[in-house]
Amino acid sequence: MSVRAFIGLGSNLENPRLQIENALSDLNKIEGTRVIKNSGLFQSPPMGPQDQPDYINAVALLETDLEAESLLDQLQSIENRHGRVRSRHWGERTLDLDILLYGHEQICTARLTVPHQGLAEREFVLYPLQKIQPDLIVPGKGALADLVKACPASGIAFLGTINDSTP
Ligand code: A4P
Ligand code: MG
Repeated sequence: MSVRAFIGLGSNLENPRLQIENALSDLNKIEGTRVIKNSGLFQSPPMGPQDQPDYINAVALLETDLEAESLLDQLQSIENRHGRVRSRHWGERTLDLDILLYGHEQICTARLTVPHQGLAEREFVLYPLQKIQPDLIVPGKGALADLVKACPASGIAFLGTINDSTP
């Protein structure tokens, strides 16, 4: 049975806009998976070390036949193909792909925490999610609309829709 999953995309190195656009089409090529919607592109100042470029973020809604951990394997392999190097905590990166939500599940294993840790406090996650599904309920955290209200936008900017053939 397929599951709807929300994926957070982030990049602040090596043409971030293109990294995100290419990653969306990579997501659509994962076995048993298709991208149903995306949020368009957002720009925000870095959370964490300030001596790094602004980020480009987006959220994608997928429909997938994969189990959550198999989906994570696929996301990590896409990150690696985008030249992801893990340096410092919350540091710069060519591509970060996080499972924000996986159906209505709450998962807590050695490899996975879903809903993604920090989701409820991060403007670069909440605002893109709102573009896709404003009436979303986040398991264990409540209505997205309330989370957005409690997280006033400070520095996030909507850059526009993604102008290609990706859904
Ligand atoms: N992991 C656990 N749960 C998940 C999940 N739901 N989705 C584990 C994906 N991975 C999950 O991830 C480390 C480990 O988390 C994985 O091996 C997986 O088993 P990682 O991608 O190697 O490291 P990371 O992304 O640096 O982890 P971290 O510290 O959680 O970073 P964040 O929280 O993703 O933050 N500022 C702006 N404006 N925009 C951003 O997108 N991103 C970050 C990174 C910092 N500042 C930012 C942004
Ligand atoms: Mg990550």
